[in-house]
Amino acid sequence: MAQMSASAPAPESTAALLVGYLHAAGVRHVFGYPGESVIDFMEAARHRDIAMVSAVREGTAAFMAEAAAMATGRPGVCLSTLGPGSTAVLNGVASATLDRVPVLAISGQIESSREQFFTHQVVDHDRLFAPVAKLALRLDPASADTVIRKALRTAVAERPGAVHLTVTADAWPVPAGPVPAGSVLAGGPVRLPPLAPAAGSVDVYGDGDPLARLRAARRPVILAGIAALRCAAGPDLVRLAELAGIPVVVSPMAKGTFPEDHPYFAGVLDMAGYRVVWDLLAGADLILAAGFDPVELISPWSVATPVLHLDTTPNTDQVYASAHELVGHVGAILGWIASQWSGAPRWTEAEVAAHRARLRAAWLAGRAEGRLNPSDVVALAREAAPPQTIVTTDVGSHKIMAGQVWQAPAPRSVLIPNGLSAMGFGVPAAMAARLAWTDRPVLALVGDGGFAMAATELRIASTLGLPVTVVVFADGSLNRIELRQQMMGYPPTATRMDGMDLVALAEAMDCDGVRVDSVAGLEKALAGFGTRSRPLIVEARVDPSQYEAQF
Ligand SMILES: Cc1ncc(C[n+]2csc(CCOP(=O)(O)OP(=O)(O)O)c2C)c(N)n1
Ligand SMILES: [Mg+2]
Repeated sequence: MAQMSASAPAPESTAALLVGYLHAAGVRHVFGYPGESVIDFMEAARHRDIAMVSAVREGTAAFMAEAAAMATGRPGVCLSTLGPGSTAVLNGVASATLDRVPVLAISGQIESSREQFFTHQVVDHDRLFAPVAKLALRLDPASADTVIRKALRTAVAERPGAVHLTVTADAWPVPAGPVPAGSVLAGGPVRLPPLAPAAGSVDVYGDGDPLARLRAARRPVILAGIAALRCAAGPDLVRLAELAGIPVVVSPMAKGTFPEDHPYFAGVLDMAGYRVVWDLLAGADLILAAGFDPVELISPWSVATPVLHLDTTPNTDQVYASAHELVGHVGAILGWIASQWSGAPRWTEAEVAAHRARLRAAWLAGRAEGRLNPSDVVALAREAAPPQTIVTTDVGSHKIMAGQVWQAPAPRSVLIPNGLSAMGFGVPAAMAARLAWTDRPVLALVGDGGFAMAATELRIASTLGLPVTVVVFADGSLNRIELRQQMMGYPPTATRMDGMDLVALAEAMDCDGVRVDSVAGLEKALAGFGTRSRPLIVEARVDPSQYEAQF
């Protein structure tokens, strides 16, 4: 491998070109794990003021990249070496793609002279990543400028997802060329490809007036999803909901897009109390699916209610049929519908409040007085956390509870993995969120199983001075799976876990740790939330029996 000078990498190198574009796209952190094949890239990043955040392993680094993108709306970047590095990053790449989050996953590869025949540590990245990335490309110096712009543009284009780039170890120091005008290396203003959804146009598919059904509807409901979040369509949702008196259900990953203290807020799809939300959709006479992505469906789509599809993408999933499709910027579509609206409000605020009361009763079902119930943990954490707090969750029964009970005031304040739904996300996601928003408190709500998968990342949180608070729902169980076993009439097999001493673990990682098993204990542990200077791990010994009513 060619050596770069100790002072600065060659300014025209392929590595310098890539970090230049990343910097221009607003990237300030690359999350990854080192290996020989990516040393030149890390050095180029250092010279461009892009911090290399070294995670404990590549899979969690990819979760960090995803969470950084979720929290900021800008592409996230992760880095791995060849072979065991690239295979380890696979889970996080799949997560970004199914969560529809723009991530550039960069992996080194053995030198090009050996790539076609050498076996030690060499796997074919294009075949490895093909099913889990939108695109897998090789970054060669000769076409680097085009390929980098193509990778960025593809990652952010609707629907967004992960793009994987393979770079052979010998390619980094090689001068990139040819360099077009507008390239990072051309000296003038950098020409980035567009990195946000189109702002104005609406395409209409289907015969006749697409709004006829809406005008005729007496009980319409809006189902807002992640494309509405990406289009920042919150104000347009609020306007239409208020103007036409339409309740708004949101998908878990879109939480906050519609303010959850709004009189027309009608709950989160497929989280705790989910039957009440599905009953609302079943009883409606029209569903306006506003940027709803079926990747978030946990239950099958079982309602016969007609649907009007409003999305950045045509209704290619066909999970529901829709006679008309309005395709474009979700905010622009909602704005156009509001401008066409002239009818009387369809629901009163009191009717939506009555629905919310039913939903609340449903998620409180099974709650045992005098115990530390999972819904108590979420509600107490919400009370203790300042409004601008960013919360992350892991995957399992606690996520189903948190997804409904946590009241989200703003978009991009709740980071829930709900496409791939991979355990191990919550802790690294909290760290990345705090790196992205250094002035906002960050809370992770995680199960004890998912926590165990990523707990050692917190050593890095303490090293980097990231005062995240992690509340572990310690139930000694992979509860979500144990409940399924129970429903099937089986005893728990491989779903019970011995408790771990999380206070001792916290201390070993230079974090604060506390164990609680009561409401009063948790209140005390969370006092002063947001003013902490060290990471805190709360081992919350919950009674999981409340989950059963949610299954
Ligand atoms: C990486 C990964 N492996 C397995 C699963 C399947 N799975 C879904 S929920 C769950 C249990 C999670 O247990 P825990 O983290 O303790 O959360 P709890 O359900 O107890 O709240 C499992 C194993 C998954 N989603 N992701
Ligand atoms: Mg558990």
